Amino acid sequence: MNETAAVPELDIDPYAPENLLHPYPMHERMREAGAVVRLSPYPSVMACARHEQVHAVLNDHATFISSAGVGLTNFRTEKPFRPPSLILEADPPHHTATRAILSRILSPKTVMQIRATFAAEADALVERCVAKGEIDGIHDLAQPYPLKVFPDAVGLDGEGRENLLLYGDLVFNSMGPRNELLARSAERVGPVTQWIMDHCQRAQLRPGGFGDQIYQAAEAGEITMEQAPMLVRSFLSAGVDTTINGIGNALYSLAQHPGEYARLHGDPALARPAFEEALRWESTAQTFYRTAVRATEIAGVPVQENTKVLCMLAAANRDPRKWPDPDRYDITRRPVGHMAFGSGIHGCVGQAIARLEGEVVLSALARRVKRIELTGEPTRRLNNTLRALETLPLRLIPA
Ligand code: OVM
Repeated sequence: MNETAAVPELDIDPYAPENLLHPYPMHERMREAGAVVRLSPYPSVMACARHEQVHAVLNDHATFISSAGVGLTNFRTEKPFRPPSLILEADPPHHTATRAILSRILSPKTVMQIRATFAAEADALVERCVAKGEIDGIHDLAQPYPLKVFPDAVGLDGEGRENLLLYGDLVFNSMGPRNELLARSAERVGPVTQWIMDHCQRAQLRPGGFGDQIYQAAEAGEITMEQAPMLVRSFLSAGVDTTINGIGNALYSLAQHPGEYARLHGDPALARPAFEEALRWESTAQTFYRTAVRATEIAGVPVQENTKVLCMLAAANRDPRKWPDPDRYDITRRPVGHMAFGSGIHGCVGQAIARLEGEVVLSALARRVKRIELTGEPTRRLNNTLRALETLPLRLIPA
């Protein structure tokens, strides 16, 4: 093939229920078809599923911009479903100040300060799960844990937190097409959007919490007072549904691999690499888009100005060009370079907190539970962007 050869076109809809349920055969077809492919249901999109090209696109933020939206919708020609995020859906120079603020609030130093609290909550919740014996891994563990620790750290009070689940589901569905999934989650959300915006106000946020720290940055002149609630909105959009599913997917990964769980139980210090490998193996955020701001190329394939480029993070995370035996869940792999948190200047700003949450939950489990057994078929919650479980029936056998 030369550089002007036609781009392979596949009759694949990444948002069709069968592909959301079982994405891996689709990922392989996309990776093997070419470095860049087209998908016939979305004729204007170009898609990358190999690690090298996904990494290249995400690390050229000057060419592949985020301000036109990081979903299928092109904000230059279509109306965003909500006012754009000041960090996710922004480019430098606008992105720079907001990123610096969130990066400071969610820094390694913060992780050191919150670690003991986050670990104690994980120990207590795992203890309650062990007492139950038979649990739903999602409703009894993966969901209540982030829903407790993260909004506590942001500084929200206890009431109405389930609203964060409905809102997160909508935000991540909104990055796909206007399909049934989006319509149904928009229906369910109703007054929740107003609840979210109300809870971005300073009066709702405990002094000293992550939310209040954004207002402090506004007082210091780093952003305007009008921008502050919008940046708190990013915490409430991206901070809960992501970690719930990261933890849920890690529990499911371990439940499917009793040998790997046994290694984790034998050495609880493997909690962190076991979580990291679960992020690679079952990436929570499956996809993000960028938009070509000018005519360019990817792997020699011409890309026209204003093209939406679909980056298949989850496919890149199982690319055999990058990972030996990519479909194997191996908790000692240490998967440096996985893109479950994205890559480049937009790489997940909360990843240190996400890793802390995953680590302390798996560590509590490793210390307290000898074996975890699936007691039935898990069910999925389909979402246009997230790989999510609805239920995960488990039996915990205490150590
Ligand atoms: C935001 C936001 C929303 C969803 C995801 C995300 C993965 C950020 O509102 O800034 O990052």
